[in-house]
Amino acid sequence: MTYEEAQSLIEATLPEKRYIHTLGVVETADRLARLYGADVEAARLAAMLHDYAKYLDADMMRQVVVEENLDPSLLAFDDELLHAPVGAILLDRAYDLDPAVVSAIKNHTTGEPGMSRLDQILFVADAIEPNRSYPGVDVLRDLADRSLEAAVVATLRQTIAYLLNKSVRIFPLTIETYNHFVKTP
Ligand code: DGI
Ligand code: FE
Ligand code: FE
Ligand code: FE
Repeated sequence: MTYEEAQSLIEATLPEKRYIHTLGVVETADRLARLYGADVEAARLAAMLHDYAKYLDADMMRQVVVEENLDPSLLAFDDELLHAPVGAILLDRAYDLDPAVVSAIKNHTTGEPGMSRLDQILFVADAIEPNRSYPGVDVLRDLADRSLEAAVVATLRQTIAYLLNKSVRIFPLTIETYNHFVKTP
């Protein structure tokens, strides 16, 4: 799938606000890929596609989890977690995609211990793209220019703190990713 094909698909699939977010993620992932020596074309394609499944019906996504033997514990957590792994598998099924791109889409919400540099770039770009505005986002943006791994940890810290404040359950993979990337003194 070319970037142009992905852009047409996403522009036709997502509401305008989410499409604008997506364009911000593309711009940021492109910049981070250049900065950290990752495949720029793969980063742009993964960013364009990352929220493809964001507005699919939750029951339909749960069905995909079962049919495709995705982690069944996903079914016991917030539906928000489904769009990353389900989007990755649906796109992989329908288009000829680089496995590195599929992996970045799959891991963009929770991260994954030992995730690739491309995965890390999409994970951080999603959190800091120019249309994001939450307390502390500028600190994260500065950090992302200095250390990709430090930005991964800081993004996870901000996500986990946000979830704690909302009193919602935290998916174990999110914690496992944090534990993997946090530097032990
Ligand atoms: O799709 P986006 O809004 O661009 O961003 P995202 O895919 O990174 O996150 C989507 C949502 O998922 C966000 O509201 C936070 C939530 N989330 C991330 N990790 C966890 C989580 N929700 C729960 N319940 N548990 C998690 O571990
Ligand atoms: Fe997302
Ligand atoms: Fe994210
Ligand atoms: Fe996103």
